[in-house]
Amino acid sequence: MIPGMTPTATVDLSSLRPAPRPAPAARWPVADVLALLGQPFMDLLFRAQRVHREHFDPNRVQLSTLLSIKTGGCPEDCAYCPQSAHFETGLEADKLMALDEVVAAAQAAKAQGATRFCMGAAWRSPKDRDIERVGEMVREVKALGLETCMTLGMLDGGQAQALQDAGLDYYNHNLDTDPAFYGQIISTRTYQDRLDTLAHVRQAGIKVCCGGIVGMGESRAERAGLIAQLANLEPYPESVPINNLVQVAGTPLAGTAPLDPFEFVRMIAVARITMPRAMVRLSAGREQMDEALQALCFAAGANSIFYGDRLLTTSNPQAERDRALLDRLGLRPTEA
Ligand code: SAM
Ligand code: DTB
Ligand code: SF4
Repeated sequence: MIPGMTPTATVDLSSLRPAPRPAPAARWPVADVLALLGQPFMDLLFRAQRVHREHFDPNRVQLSTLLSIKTGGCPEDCAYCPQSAHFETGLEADKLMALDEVVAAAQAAKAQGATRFCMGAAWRSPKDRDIERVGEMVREVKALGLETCMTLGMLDGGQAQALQDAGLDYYNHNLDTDPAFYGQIISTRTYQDRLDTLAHVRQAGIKVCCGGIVGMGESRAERAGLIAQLANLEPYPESVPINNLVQVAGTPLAGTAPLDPFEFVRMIAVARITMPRAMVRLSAGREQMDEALQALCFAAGANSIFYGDRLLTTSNPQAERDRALLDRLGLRPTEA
């Protein structure tokens, strides 16, 4: 025994405890993303191409087909969205599609060459009984040999787990924009609500598909803020859709000044650089882009598209035209 110490004496260890560690610095500070976005265009494209080639075959593109399984009548007020019940867009609301119709659409998508089938519902969040029904859709679509993705609004932990149990591969839930701009676009749910859903999806072991929309009147700094949010998710999403606003008459964002197309290409390039292993999807808005601009997006590191004549409620280039474009560029679709 140490002299002077009684057997019952306790030692104060508090001074030996390590001091609380400061939170790790954001891997991509907004200022660094903004600096990337502002690089000379050719330098930015060159860097993005280099990163792309380190991780992917630059001549391959993954094809995902969308289906709206529950259209319109949504209680949320997302200012870009034709499916919100808050706006008069002339869209008819529909109830959840029948299982056999969904399976038929998935079969058609597979026959056209898609490898992933993404099912979207205009819900704020699904009810538990909806989860049972969409779980069936996941099982049957997967049985066709397709990857499955769903976007159903906010999920709690139990719902995410139920979708994982059904075999869902990806859940799409977008952060949409910079936290500072978000309040101008949506009032019915918070940024934190979105982060919480993403955490539940991650926790359940489902792969995350998360991106945003540009062309909503945001600044370049706000576009940098969106990319920083995505790139600093731990880990960053496996799939990152970059949507260009599709302006729909009746929505508050109809009439917004369109984004400079090169700024859209810059977003793709910066998504590729900051999230090197993610599938970066050239998403909504392709119908309004010419083929040269789409080719620039591929050169900037986009390696996935929505493929099929419709997005959810708006149109997308005809599948045949897309096949011809990929062919002209020597881009081959990824195989299942
Ligand atoms: N209701 C669910 C939700 O919001 O999470 C799922 C469907 S919602 C239509 C999926 C995503 O589509 C939105 O997060 C948004 O990024 C994108 N989107 C919706 N309307 C769009 C538009 N007009 N232009 C571009 N992207 C749009
Ligand atoms: C995503 O980021 N874009 C897709 C998908 N995820 C669900 C949806 C685009 C919707 C465009 C407007 C519409 O067709 O309704
Ligand atoms: Fe509803 Fe989703 Fe459209 Fe928002 S984006 S209004 S949540 S369908």
